[in-house]
Amino acid sequence: MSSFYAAETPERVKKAQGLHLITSLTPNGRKVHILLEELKDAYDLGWTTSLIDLDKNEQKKDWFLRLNPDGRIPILVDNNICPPHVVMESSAELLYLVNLADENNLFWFSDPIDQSEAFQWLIFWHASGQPNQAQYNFFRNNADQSPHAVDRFKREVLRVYGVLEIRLSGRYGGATREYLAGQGKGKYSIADINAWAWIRNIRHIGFSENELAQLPHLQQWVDRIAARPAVERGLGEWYDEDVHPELLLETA
Ligand SMILES: N[C@@H](CCC(=O)N[C@@H](CS)C(=O)NCC(=O)O)C(=O)O
Repeated sequence: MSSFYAAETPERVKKAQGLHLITSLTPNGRKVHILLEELKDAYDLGWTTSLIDLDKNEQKKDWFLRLNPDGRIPILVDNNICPPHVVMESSAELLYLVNLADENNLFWFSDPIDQSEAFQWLIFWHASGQPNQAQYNFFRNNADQSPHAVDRFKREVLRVYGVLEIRLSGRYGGATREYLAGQGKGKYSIADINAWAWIRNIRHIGFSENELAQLPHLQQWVDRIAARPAVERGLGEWYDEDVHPELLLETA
C-alpha cells in the first residue's frame, strides 16, 4: 500500500472502495464511461468516479504517475484486490471490465473466433484510429501553423474510417453488418464502444459532404449506437467537472 499511494494522493482516491475510475470528458474517457453505464444497466455494477482537469496537468503529478506512468486518463483502480490493481490504456480497461463483470458476455464473446474478431477491431482502432484522430484534432485546432499536418492526418483518419466502412458494408463479401464483431450482422460489443467514442462526431470534424457520402454504413452505425441510453449517459453530465466539481481531484 505504501508505494501505491503517495502522501499527496487525494483522499478521494486513497479511500475509494471497489472500482474507481479517474477520468475526464474526452473520447478515451467516454469509452470507459459508456461500458460502465452499460454494465450498470445489465448487472447493476457499481463504481465511483473522480475527475481530472487536464488543463491543470494533475495527471502529470507524481501521485498520478505512480498509478499510471503515462500521465494520461482514463485509469481504472480495482480496490477489490489487495494491493489495488490499476489499469491504464482505455482499451485494456474495457477488456478488464468485461472479464470482471460481463458474465453473460453481453458486450464480449464466448466463442474464440468471435473473440478473435473483436480483438482485431479493438486493436485496429486503438493502434490505427485513435492516435491519428488525436493528431488530426490537435492540428485542426492549429491549422494555420501546420496545414500539411492537418492534411496528412485527415487523410489517414479518412482511410481508417474507410476500413470500417468496408467492414460494415460487406463490400468485399459477406452481409452488411450492424456491428464490428460477431457472426451475421454482428453483436454490439466493446469493439464498437471503443471506436464509437471517437467516431460519434463524424459529421462535425471537417469532412466534406462528398467525403461523408463515402461512409454511409459508418454513419448508420454511429446513429445506431448513439440511441442507447447507457451511451447517452456515458457522454454526459456525470463526468462533467462543471456539473460535479465535488468529483474533481486537485492537489497543491
Ligand atoms: N492510449 C491511451 C491514451 C490516453 C490519452 O491520450 N488520454 C488523453 C485524454 S483522451 C489525456 O490524458 N491527455 C492529457 C495528457 O496527455 O496530458 C488510452 O487509450 O488510454
